[in-house]
Amino acid sequence: MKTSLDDLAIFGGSPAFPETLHVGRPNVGNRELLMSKINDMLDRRWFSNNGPFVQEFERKIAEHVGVKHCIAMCNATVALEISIRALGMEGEVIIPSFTFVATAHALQWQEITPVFCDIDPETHTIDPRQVERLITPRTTGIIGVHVWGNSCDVDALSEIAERRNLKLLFDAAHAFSCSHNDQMIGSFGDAEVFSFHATKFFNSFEGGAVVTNNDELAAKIRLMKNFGFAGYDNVIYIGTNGKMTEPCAAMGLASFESIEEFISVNRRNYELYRAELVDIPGVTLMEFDDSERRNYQYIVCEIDQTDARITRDEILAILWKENVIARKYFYPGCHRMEPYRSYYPHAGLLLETTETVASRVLLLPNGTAVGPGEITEICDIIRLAVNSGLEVSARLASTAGAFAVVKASVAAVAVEE
Ligand code: T4K
Repeated sequence: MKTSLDDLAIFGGSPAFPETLHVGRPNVGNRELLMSKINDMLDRRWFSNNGPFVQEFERKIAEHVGVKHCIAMCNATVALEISIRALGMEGEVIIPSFTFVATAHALQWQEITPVFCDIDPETHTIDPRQVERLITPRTTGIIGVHVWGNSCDVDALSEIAERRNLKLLFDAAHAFSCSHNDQMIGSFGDAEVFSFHATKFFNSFEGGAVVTNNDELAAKIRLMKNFGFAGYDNVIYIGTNGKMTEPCAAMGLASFESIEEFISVNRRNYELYRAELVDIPGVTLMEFDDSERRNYQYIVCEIDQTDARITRDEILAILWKENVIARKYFYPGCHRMEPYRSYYPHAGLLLETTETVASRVLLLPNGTAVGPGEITEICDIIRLAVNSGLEVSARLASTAGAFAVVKASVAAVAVEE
């Protein structure tokens, strides 16, 4: 255990962890089950194009979520692009800026303008009160993002969408296996999109899915993700290639068997972080509503610089030197990333909460790759740094060269987000 500032790796001590710990280290479920499925697939020589594993995966996801249709895809970004197109969105679509840039890109890729809306400071999801103000004659839809698995204010957004005749899509990339008012996320709006990327608690290596109760929309999306083919030699619609492969579906099926185990490990870790972080001034862990089903994947801290007397970026730099690759999602907000930064240089003026939250959020590692011993040690490092916040800042300022190198590598990763 580190007891003095000189023990911190950033001031010359040895890193706390020999191997790096990551936010988004993939969970691996039943390895034997996965390998046997891969062998089955090789024997069968059916690797893609609506194979048996993809079909089984779609059935299982639809049943888990309680929706009529699940269309598995190669990733959530393509699933968003296809859903946006199938819903007929065009012109302007209102989205939060506080999201992974894929939400914005899925629109801009199709020359639809993402109009950035501010978020609720508690849940970090789109603020419905501000949505209404952004609607113009060109607006055709709203995309809500269930950030961290926190459901958007689904009722308010649905009411606005219905009254203003707008399409409503949810980016549920973070929210697989979470509920809202006891109803599983996946069944709201016109459609919802999950991500099963390696970094999500439930992964299919890469993967995504659109879920919906709308028969007509589901049929259209199915066509679109397969070039518009309605049978051999019969293309009836414009389409692309959004298909999930059989190895990905095999991984998804193997992960499916471990969902409850993954969630219970995440929850155990989350509760330990909560107990450890509670007494550290200026560090607030996002509380999850335990009355809803949650996947507990994201350990979301907000650092209040005034109370902690150390900045979020200084804590981040200290952790990186200890081999804890903490992250500042979704810094700096889509509106400050290209091409949006150039298109809308003044967008930040309407995004006060987004800017504050993006400057404070720090994510810590979770999942089956981290255990209680590591979590206690991570929190001890944060406590040590915060308890001597002013001295840490002063020493970092005097070793500005070393700190700049760490900051630059942290910033390089942040730029990719
Ligand atoms: N909407 C939202 C709200 C999203 O968060 C995302 C994706 C999407 C839409 C689009 O979904 P997909 O099209 O991806 O299905 C990651 C993921 O690539 C991305 O899926 C995710 N959100 C986003 C939030 O995070 P990066 O650029 O942060 O990934 P990267 O390479 O820095 O990896 C994160 C950490 O995980 C690193 O410390 C390394 C570690 N890692 C990563 C991989 C892939 C591993 O240890 N093993 C691995 O295999 O984007």
